[in-house]
Amino acid sequence: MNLTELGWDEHFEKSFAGLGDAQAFPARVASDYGTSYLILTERGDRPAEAARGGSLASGLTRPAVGDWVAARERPNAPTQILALLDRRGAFVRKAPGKATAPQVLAANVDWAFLICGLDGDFSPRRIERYLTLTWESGATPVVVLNKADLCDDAQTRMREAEEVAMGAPVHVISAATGNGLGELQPYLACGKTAVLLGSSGTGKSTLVNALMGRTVQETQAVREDDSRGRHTTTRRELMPLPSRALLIDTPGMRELQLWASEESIEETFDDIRALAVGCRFRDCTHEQEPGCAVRQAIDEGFLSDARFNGYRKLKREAQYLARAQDRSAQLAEKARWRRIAMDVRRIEKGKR
Ligand SMILES: Nc1nc2c(ncn2[C@@H]2O[C@H](COP(=O)(O)OP(=O)(O)OP(=O)(O)O)[C@@H](O)[C@H]2O)c(=O)[nH]1
Ligand SMILES: [Mg+2]
Ligand SMILES: [Zn+2]
Repeated sequence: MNLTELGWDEHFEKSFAGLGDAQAFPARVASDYGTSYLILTERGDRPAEAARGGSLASGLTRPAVGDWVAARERPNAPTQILALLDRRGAFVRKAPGKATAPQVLAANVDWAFLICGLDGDFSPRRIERYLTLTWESGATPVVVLNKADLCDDAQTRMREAEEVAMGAPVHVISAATGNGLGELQPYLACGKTAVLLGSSGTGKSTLVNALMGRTVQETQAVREDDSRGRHTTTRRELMPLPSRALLIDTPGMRELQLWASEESIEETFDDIRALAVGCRFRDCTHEQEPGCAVRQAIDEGFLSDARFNGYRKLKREAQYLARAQDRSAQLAEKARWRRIAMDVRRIEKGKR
């Protein structure tokens, strides 16, 4: 595969040239095994390891699936990842668990296919959450309603999805029967990267297999009582498609906690943003203020309570995250001053 087929462009070229390392060559991260990676290069696929220590070890700067990196071959040792090339964008969530740490799900993505099942899975609130994640990532969202063959009323669901999609395209497909797959082809052009996101069991891997034209990903039936999936896919993986686009399959997420700014939420809720222009106070929170145009729209039935509550929930999450980040920044600052104070004391002691 040549670099263009892998998604290379001037942006990465510039970042790579900036390193000025004549021994290095560009590579794209296809899988992340924790301590090692699979990378795709012009010379073929390679297992690789990140250079120890330095900035590639953790957090936002650890290479993730979809990342472009600079690598070099070593005699009698795995290929080494030397540096992360500047990202065009990334899907970041709050890592599961208590700590407020970011986790990169995928980088340098053009299209985000937000896959919802037209069985028991369908939820406009979840679509809003994934849309917010996508606006933050720099990718363009495409809502995909799968399992059309199981739904008598796909048209109604499509309208419901369009209401929250705010202009993002909505496609109704069946990965199992192949219906509607043609609608996705325009996105899957040579060198474009698409990621599949959605709950477990929505048919992401089934769609991968359908687009590949052969079985490359394992799939598994959902639970009959509640349509929930069984978390069949366990790692994120980038795969070249026959159309020469790159497709990233991901495991269905149990909890998608955002690592998003309030701006991305405003972008998702463009209708609320437009309404808020009419509020009496510029910093109106749409809770109790007089002259609130958002409240008025709810009272008059133009904006649903459910959608407004979804908006509030995401806003609260973003505000919590901002506070937590401020707090950890404060703690780091305190620790820095404590170290400085200790150094000063040591120096003073030495003088005596
Ligand atoms: N009827 C029907 N079943 C489908 C369709 N797409 C997927 N399925 C079924 O849904 C089940 C789950 O599909 P998977 O592809 O494993 O789902 P997934 O999203 O990859 O799930 P995780 O890997 O757990 O995140 C499988 O039994 C599929 O056969 C569809 O269009 N119609
Ligand atoms: Mg899967
Ligand atoms: Zn208001």
